[in-house]
Amino acid sequence: MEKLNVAVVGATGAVGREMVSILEERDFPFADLKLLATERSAGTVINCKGEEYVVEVTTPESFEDVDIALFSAGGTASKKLAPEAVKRGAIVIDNSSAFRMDGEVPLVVPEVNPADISKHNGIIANPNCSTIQMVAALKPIYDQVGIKRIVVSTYQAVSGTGKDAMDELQEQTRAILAGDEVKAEVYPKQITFNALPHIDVFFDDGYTKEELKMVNETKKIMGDEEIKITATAVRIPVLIGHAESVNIETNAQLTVEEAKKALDNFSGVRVVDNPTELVYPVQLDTEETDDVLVGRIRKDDTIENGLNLWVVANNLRKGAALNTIQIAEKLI
Ligand code: NAP
Ligand code: 12T
Repeated sequence: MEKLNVAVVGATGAVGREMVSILEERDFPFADLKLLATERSAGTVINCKGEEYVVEVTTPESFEDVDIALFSAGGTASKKLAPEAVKRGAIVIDNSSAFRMDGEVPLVVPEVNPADISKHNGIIANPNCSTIQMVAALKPIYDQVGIKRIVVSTYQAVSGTGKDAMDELQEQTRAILAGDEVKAEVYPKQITFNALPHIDVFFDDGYTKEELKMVNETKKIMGDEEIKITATAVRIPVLIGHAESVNIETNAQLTVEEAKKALDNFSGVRVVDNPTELVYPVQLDTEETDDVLVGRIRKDDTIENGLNLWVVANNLRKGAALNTIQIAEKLI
């Protein structure tokens, strides 16, 4: 394989650090690796494949000689710097929501719509973490019988917000147990011992941006504007791993056994479903596996062709860094 120069923008963040680990774990064939962030963390030393890399401030010139730029530094940084990287000949794979719904930008989950990668004009978008795990679990069912309608509620980890939110959950927990004053800075309300039906910003119609992302991104990735989707996104006091309760109405009947078989045969998905033996997937399982785990698969008897699923995945890895690097691997 040809060796490429790779840059990671946001290398010191919750997602960026996973990107660096995954480049090493998967022995990604890079020639040079550039780790980029802001002046806040410039000078930080990060190891990858036995070499030490010093984090640099990101500037437009950082992208000279870069072949692939993996962005995970937020939408503002992506909007400003991704075009600078493309101008200098790099292909950008972007983790922010900045370009996901742009008609010129493919939105890709490699197991679901790999062919879209080749339509890029310099930028490829990585979907939202909650969307990625849901479409990975639904694609094998969609391919068998089609899906008419999806009703999803999420149970999302604080790491989706970034490293400051992970610190806040731990610090609030410590403060509560010590009887100290509890401060809420990242989230508008205490997250420890609580659940907030609020992820990203609210719109006038009462939905949040996270919920809208799940609706629009799912249609784009599946290439089906007809699927009806409604979502409720909830933050829970878990550090890593998102779970989702997914109710679907299919176009034709699929038994629970047929659904399990289709899911288990699909790359990147694993059925973990034997409730009588207390076997069902939980967030902590995602520290050990990169698979999207599906359990609690049941028939929904309130409609003709209904199924209920519980879908769990690591939001920092399959939901972000791993999916990005899988796109890069397909690209080369
Ligand atoms: P984080 O832990 O807060 O880290 C943010 C990173 O971005 C840090 O490395 C920070 O550098 C860097 N950064 C911030 N502004 C920058 C700028 N103007 N130029 C260059 N680097 C900049 O956040 P995170 O959880 O890793 O998430 C980062 C972004 O990834 C999010 O904002 C979101 O867009 C995206 N994301 C996507 C998903 C998904 O659903 N696929 C999931 C999580 C995150 P310093 O250390 O110098 O501050
Ligand atoms: N606000 O990539 O807070 O659009 O968990 C992902 C996660 C935005 C995104 C979160 C967010 C995104 C969160």
